[in-house]
Amino acid sequence: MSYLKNLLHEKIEAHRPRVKRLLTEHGEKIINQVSVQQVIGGMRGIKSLITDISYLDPYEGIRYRGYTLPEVFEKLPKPPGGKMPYVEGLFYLLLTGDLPTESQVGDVIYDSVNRRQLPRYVYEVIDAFPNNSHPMVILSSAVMSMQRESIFNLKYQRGLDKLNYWDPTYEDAFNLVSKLPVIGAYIYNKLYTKTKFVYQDPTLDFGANFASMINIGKPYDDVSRMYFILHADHEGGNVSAHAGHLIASTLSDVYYATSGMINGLAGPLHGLANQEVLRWIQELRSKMGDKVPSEDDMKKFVHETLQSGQVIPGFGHAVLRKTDPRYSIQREFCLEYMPDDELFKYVDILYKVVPDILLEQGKAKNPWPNLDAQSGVIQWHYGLTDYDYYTVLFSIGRAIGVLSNIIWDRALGYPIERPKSITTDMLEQMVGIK
Ligand code: HAX
Repeated sequence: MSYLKNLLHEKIEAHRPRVKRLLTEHGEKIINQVSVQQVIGGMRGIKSLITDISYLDPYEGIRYRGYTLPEVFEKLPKPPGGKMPYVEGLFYLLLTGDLPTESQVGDVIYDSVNRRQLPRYVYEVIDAFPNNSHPMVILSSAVMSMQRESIFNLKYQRGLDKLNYWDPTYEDAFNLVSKLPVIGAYIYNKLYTKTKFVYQDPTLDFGANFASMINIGKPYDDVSRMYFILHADHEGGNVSAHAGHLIASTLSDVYYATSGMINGLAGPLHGLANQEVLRWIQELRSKMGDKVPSEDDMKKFVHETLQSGQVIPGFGHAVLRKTDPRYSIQREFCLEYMPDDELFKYVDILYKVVPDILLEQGKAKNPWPNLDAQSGVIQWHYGLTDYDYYTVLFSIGRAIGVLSNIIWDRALGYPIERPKSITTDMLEQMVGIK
């Protein structure tokens, strides 16, 4: 057993009694009340899910295993000469809650490299798609096609003790995390560079290997490490994390669950917002010609978008109530590496004008930018200008968090998810209007 898996096993054994105690000694205690608004309003704020991988504070932003993002970027080991940490180190942290040493990350990289190989038929599944298919559809289907590789499914069919569910789930999850960049790169090359083969480099880590497979030079290795780490997790209730958890709660394997989480991420209110931001900015750019818009031009454009009944992509959030730290980290990156980039200037003007307009409009509970407002311009700057691909990058990152969660769900024996629904009649009776 690898060091990581062994450590994870120890952590699981230590954690199980905590859940058992909560259930047996405190199972009936009330921790929450639910309002009509929450029932109708997409369950906002109802504390009804459990995850130890990350926690989202509305004002502070996300913490991975208790660490803020600046701490994660500072404390995780980095490759020689690299400014951003190894993605494999984040996987270790999310799974175990411990910060790995360089040599521990080295072991994870070694293990991961051996899991990267894609079965031949996955390439054929991807090849079969017309070139005008959306890359998210291809990604979801490619993942789904690999379901036959599931070790959990095989062992379950043969009879598997509940206490050991986590073990083949870990194998499946680690296999899939390792393969996703290869799938993503093959889709990218098929659709945009028309390069038939993707050569992986076993001497390179997750981020650098991805950069090399899509043939973008330095510092894109650091950009992809930053990108995958920033997108990895956002506690349990966002659509992609929740969809993955929900599907896996039926004991569907990680291939079904990950394909489902990818489908959730593909909506414009969630992961597709990064594509929408770029599409929207390009619309203005084509109106402006070569000129960078003034604040007044930008205000006019924002008002026009709102008046036509659309949302401003990249702004607002269901939980956050201040600027997303994932936005701020990317902004700092832009200020250091691409301060004169034309599209970055657009994003910067948006940062100045949008919050006041949304506040004036008085609807959005959070007028501040989220990570999607900033992420696309960085990709664009480094030559990845096919913006309908951006959510694929998000998916590769998000899979790391979702899959870590699913391993722990299995380890702690969390049951099939089944909240209760009621009818409008019942709700009217409950509040006394019927
Ligand atoms: N532009 C215009 N109106 C907005 C808005 C925005 N950026 N954000 C919220 N609103 C509106 C809502 O549409 C809603 O209007 P109605 O009452 O007419 O339905 C009202 O303000 C209240 O919404 P809210 O409670 O503040 O926000 P929600 O929790 O319902 O939704 C969203 C959160 C992120 C979906 C929302 O802010 C939005 O649509 N933002 C733009 C799309 C976007 O950037 N999505 C990515 C979010 C981050 C993420 O998940 N990335 O994957």
